[in-house]
Amino acid sequence: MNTLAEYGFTDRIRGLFLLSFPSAISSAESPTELPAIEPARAVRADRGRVLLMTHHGPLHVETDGSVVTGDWVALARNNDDGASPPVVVGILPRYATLQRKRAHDPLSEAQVLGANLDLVGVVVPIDRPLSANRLERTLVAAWDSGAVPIIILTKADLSSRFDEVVAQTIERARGVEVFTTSAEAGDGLDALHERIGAGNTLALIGPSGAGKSTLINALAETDVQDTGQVRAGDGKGRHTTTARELIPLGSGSVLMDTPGVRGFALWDAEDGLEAVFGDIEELFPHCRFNDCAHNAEPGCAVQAAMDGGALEERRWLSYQKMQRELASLHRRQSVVEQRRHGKSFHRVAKEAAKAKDYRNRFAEG
Ligand SMILES: Nc1nc2c(ncn2[C@@H]2O[C@H](COP(=O)(O)OP(=O)(O)OP(=O)(O)O)[C@@H](O)[C@H]2O)c(=O)[nH]1
Ligand SMILES: [Mg+2]
Ligand SMILES: [Zn+2]
Repeated sequence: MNTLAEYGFTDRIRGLFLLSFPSAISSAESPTELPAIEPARAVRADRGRVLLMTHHGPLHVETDGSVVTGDWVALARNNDDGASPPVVVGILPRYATLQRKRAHDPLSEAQVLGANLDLVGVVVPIDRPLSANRLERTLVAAWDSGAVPIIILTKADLSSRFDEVVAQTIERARGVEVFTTSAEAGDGLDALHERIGAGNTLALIGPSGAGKSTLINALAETDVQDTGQVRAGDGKGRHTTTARELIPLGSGSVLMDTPGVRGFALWDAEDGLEAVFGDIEELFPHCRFNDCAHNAEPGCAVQAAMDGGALEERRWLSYQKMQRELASLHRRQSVVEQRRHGKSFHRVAKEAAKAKDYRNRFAEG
């Protein structure tokens, strides 16, 4: 198996490459000459510096920062004289993108955490109380990426309330598959291997100290990723992993380790919201009034579902909070958009005025 195949270069990816960069494929497969353009995958991206895997082994390149971990890129080796460094000349359109809103960003821009993922594993440590809100929020983002989410409970060996937590999680998961693992005892790894299959990319996301890197080491049967002790008091991690990075499993499947994140501010996640809270959204047409605000209106299907015990109030509040968050994101986006538009309009108007002035002077002269 060649190195790029270990990083998920399947027939499907090859096909996608053929569509976007035909010459990358034909030249990469010439046995004699080093290709002019070849496919590569971003294993790790630190702002402008990217570690790529190619058919010819790993390679560091400088980029403009647009390449993210998991990207498939077209690489040009301009080695006429051997002096010019290789450059990324194109990025394959991403078929799945895990993203969140950058924290404290007035421009409201998205931070892309990873690209071309097939599965997103939401990692939940079993030894800490389950936060239903956090799980739902992370599932919304995971669904919205375009990949298939799964939930991975870790540290099964540490919990005496194992069955209870698993049952609670399955209830919250709303159809998302739940896997229980103990990297320590080696439990649940085979089932996870089987679910990952061959040629797929699974990103693990979850809080610091959840056991993401430990699980990756156990699955890959190496100690590639550093792991760190959690704090004695509250079991929180120490942010051991600091970069998003791909780790091959040997089967052509790839794991993406990520630094633990505290919160997941949503980015354009309407589809994800629908996937996780579809049952709530299905209630709306049943309200008596079309413009029901679902507060205290008579004939409100949402209130009725809560009164009847079919809908948990916590879930309704959690849904509303995320809706408000997205609405405020869209308001800010449209302000930024208007400003941009306004600026360019201003510029056009100024240029038009200048041109008119010139014409007038010409006419006078
Ligand atoms: N008992 C037990 N401990 C585990 C298990 N998995 C992880 N741990 C411990 O949990 C701690 C944190 O694990 P990490 O793998 O570093 O956690 P992480 O999610 O990668 O954390 P960050 O990199 O900070 O985001 C380490 O001390 C691990 O040894 C497990 O299955 N059982
Ligand atoms: Mg880690
Ligand atoms: Zn209503």
